[in-house]
Amino acid sequence: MLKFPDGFYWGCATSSHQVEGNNRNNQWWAWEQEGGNVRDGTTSGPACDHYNRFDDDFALAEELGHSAHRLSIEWSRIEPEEGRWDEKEVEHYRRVIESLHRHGLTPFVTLHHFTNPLWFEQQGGWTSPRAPDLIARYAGYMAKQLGEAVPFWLTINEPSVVPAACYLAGMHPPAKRDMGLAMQAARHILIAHGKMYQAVREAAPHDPQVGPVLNMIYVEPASDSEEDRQAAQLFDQYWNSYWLEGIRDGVVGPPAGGGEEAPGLKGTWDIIGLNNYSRSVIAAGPPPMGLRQVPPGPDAETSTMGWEVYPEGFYRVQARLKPYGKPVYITENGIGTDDDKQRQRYIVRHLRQVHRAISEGVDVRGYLHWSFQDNFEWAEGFRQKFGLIAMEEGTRNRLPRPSAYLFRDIARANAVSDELLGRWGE
Ligand code: GBH
Repeated sequence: MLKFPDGFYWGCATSSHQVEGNNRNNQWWAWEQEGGNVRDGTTSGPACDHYNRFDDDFALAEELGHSAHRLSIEWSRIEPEEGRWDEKEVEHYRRVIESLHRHGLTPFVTLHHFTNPLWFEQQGGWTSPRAPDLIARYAGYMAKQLGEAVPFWLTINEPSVVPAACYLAGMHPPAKRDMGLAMQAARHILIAHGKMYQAVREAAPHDPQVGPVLNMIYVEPASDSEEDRQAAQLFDQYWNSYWLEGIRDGVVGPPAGGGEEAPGLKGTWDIIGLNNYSRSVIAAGPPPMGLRQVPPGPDAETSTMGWEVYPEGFYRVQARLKPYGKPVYITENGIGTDDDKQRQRYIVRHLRQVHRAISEGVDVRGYLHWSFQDNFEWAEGFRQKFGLIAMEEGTRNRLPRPSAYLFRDIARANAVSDELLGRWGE
């Protein structure tokens, strides 16, 4: 049996735009309305109506044995126009956080999860040199408003994904393919993280734990050739080292900088939030990056997103965090699948790797599964099913899947039993 440390947090992760519904004042909503941008033709629309149903959702999470919950605050609700704060919306999130506490769920609150207020996007979004100060002001305001009720603040979700998806792969708005803009965004996002950390620490008198949410990818070269190894190294530098070393040392390193110091950035993490789903196998390839991602082979297990299921990689990224000496919280891990048995197996096999990392000295303190319920999976739309809980069409009733009960049993026992290991653990 795999026993987890006392006080280990169990729960799920979500984000505002994916579950709340009617976030009409951000760049994603606008992009969805253009048509043709979301693969399955859906839009976020009313989403899961979590904006209205949050209390029922948290009651269900409590019933399902959770002790923590990660959500994000929608910046475009709080600051609908530059410099104007909407106190009604602040009040909404105050009630959300109160509800979490009432249901015994420790809040992990993300300040930015992919969505930008329209006014911010119209100024160039992350490519604008004003971006770090603008978002830091919002971060400080929010921390002040919610105060002691929030013990864990997370600054920016997956800083690596934002420049790549928005300015390189053209998969998130504004869907550009421009290396210069991508690197400008990467630079501003790293600096913004540091400023947000400082603003939250200053505004919150109760000493909250603050950190980034890093989407770390376990990177492997496609072969032993010098070209492939160099390409993998470059990919790893962008996805992992740039952020880890940047925050540890307070510098903007390659590929977005030359190692120059960013004042106030050094050491801006009390905790590290870690998101991980899969691995990437990288080979040398065409410009502009000189690399390409090798798709999983015919025998590999994959998800409906096409991502390879690779639990060993999840272990490796946790192990890589050990020298940084910070408490680690798994802030996302999960699978898009139409087969809930595949999800159950995924959970057990990935928890085995969390347990393994802990037993080797990585200070992992919680596991937040992505996601609580099926939701708006960005450019993929609602077609992708990441939830422990399905949503009934029409009524939006919550329908827990068997994986929700499997996760409940694990959370309640604070352990993965031998029986579950035997049934799902390969
Ligand atoms: C997370 O991102 C998100 O935080 C969450 O909102 C989402 O629902 C969940 O995972 C499931 O997808 O960046 O264009 O080069 C997932 C992270 C997305 C990171 C794809 C790597 C590679 C394509 N991954 N991305 S790109």
